[in-house]
Amino acid sequence: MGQTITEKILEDHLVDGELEPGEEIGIDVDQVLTQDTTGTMVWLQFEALEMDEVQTELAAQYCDHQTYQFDFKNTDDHRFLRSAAGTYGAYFSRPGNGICHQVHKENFAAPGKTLLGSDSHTPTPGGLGQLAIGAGGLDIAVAMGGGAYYVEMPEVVNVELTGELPEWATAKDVILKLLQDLTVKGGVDKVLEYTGPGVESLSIPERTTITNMGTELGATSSIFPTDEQTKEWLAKFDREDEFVDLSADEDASYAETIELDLSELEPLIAKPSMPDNVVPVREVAGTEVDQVMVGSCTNGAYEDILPAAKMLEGRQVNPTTEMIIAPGSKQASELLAREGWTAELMAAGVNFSEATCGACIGIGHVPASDSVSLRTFNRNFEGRSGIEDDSVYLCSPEVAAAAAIAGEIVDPRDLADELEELEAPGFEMGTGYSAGYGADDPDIIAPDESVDDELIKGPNIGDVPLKDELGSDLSGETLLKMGDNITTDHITPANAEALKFRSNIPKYADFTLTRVDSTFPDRAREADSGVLVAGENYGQGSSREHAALCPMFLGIEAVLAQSFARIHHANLFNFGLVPLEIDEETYERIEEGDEVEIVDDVGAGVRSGQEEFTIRVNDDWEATGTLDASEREREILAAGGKLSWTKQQHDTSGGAAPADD
Ligand code: MIC
Ligand code: SF4
Repeated sequence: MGQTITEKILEDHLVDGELEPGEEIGIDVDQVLTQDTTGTMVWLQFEALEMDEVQTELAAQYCDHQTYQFDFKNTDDHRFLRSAAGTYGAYFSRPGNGICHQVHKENFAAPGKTLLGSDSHTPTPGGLGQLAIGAGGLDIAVAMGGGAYYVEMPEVVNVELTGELPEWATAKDVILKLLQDLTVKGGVDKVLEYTGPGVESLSIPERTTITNMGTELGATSSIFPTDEQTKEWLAKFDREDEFVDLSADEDASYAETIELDLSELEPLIAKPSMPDNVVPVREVAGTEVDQVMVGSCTNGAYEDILPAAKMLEGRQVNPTTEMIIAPGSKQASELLAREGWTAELMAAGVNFSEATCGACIGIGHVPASDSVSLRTFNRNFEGRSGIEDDSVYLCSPEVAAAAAIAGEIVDPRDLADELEELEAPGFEMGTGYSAGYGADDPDIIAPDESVDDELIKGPNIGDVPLKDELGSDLSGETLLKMGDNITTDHITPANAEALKFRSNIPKYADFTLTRVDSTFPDRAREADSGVLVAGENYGQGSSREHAALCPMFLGIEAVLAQSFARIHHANLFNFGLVPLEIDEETYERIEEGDEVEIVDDVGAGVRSGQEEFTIRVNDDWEATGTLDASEREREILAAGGKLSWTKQQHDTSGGAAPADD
């Protein structure tokens, strides 16, 4: 039987298991990427694993999330990362060079290869035919040491595109439409594979906007076939020799097919505060807008910013609105400047940010209180912009620019009727790119140009905490009961105040779940041990392993949830927290403050493959918690986490590489 693109790439990289949906598979990783706020832990773990050298074909370390360096702690992190990249053999992209996904796409992303990244939007180069997956930092460290990456074999869903985008509809509307239909958990344990005649009408930057934001569906990855567009795009960066012909076989079988006629799309917008809260722009037209931001890893390419620039040429930003461009990479900024668009935008009253994640996670450009911010970003989780009770909308650059001109949300089609000379900017590919990271790029330091050969650790860089082996008893107070779709931003916020402690767990732990309940860290420290209770899709959003590591550090032993987001579920195993699934009735009945005890011998049960555990609440009533875990995950949990487990394997085998495959 024929194969999907996903199956072809996975088969080429398979080292363990079978390509049966729902089964755990181990794959070989060709490339890894990591960034500044997850990367420090990755390298500390790499060091703790006693690794000498990166074993993957390529590893790239980016400094993109907190590049303003408000505090020496961030700067120390960046210096440590440069030293780690140099010491162990990774490319180092300097602070300010751009957001990992955009810079990786420009320089390294290669069709047919696998990429594992410690950032949830790693699937971005799926638009170029690369099978790219986001994971927790410890999984990256192990893969970099030569170990396989283990993941549940996803279901492959066919998103069949027909037609062509009409004027004013964009790639952003494609993914917003899917979010509207499938919701933020609609893609969990799935790969979305795009097929059909509509594909060829989409350029690479448009495809990567779609694959980037597949993460908001909870998808394991998203991927497009390769074609002339891919070839031409690679050629712009002098990398045409990396082209590989990739498409699904005619008789490939998919778990499901979603048909999407591009010609039926219209400008859409995600209302506060969830990316799937999508409506047509016209439904919220007239809402006053205080701030507009164009950029990020979703829409930060030159080709994303250009339409906004064309719309603003010769016009002015409304006096009640502020507009900021946050380019995805220095390449994008440079090209805008070279082509004269920076000057046009500045003349229109637009300000520029460094090419950084920054505002996307509340670092800079924090909206005013009780104000509306329209962003071309991918996430609008409550409070993520840096202020609680924020009102962040997500939309295309065209819709953003229209709002900047009008001072209120407006469908650009209606604005064009009003301002007759406003034409749909359409899509135009940049032509003046400088080639990939080659000799002339001062912002990427190749391993053989490294300026460091030993780790440089400042005083804020701590150790990776370890947990004891899983014992027989597990009990504690329900320290917090949470609702559905709790994000990792709720668990461990990523704002300016907190981010500087990503390498210092005792300090970072003070922020744990404070967005839900400010008393949580103190209560957790006081209690001997405790559990967390949550509804559906617990831990959606970021790949940050800190969302498991910090609760573990504060003594949380288990998380009881109706369902878990994929990366966070893996992170809980990696740090030795027991993730148990509970049904709705149990969720409704259990209260904060309830004493929870797992009646069974937990350690023995986990080791022996037991799936159902009896949960006794307040010594009064009982319920069942289900452990959905592979044999390998059970061993990891029993060992107290993946670092201890990998070390044990290493000690037993006496080998150099992590014995994860
Ligand atoms: C995000 O978009 O939430 C982040 C910040 O990029 C995270 C990574 C992190 O927390 O460092 C992600 O997406 O994984
Ligand atoms: Fe950075 Fe935002 Fe993209 Fe995360 S989603 S990588 S914070 S730009």
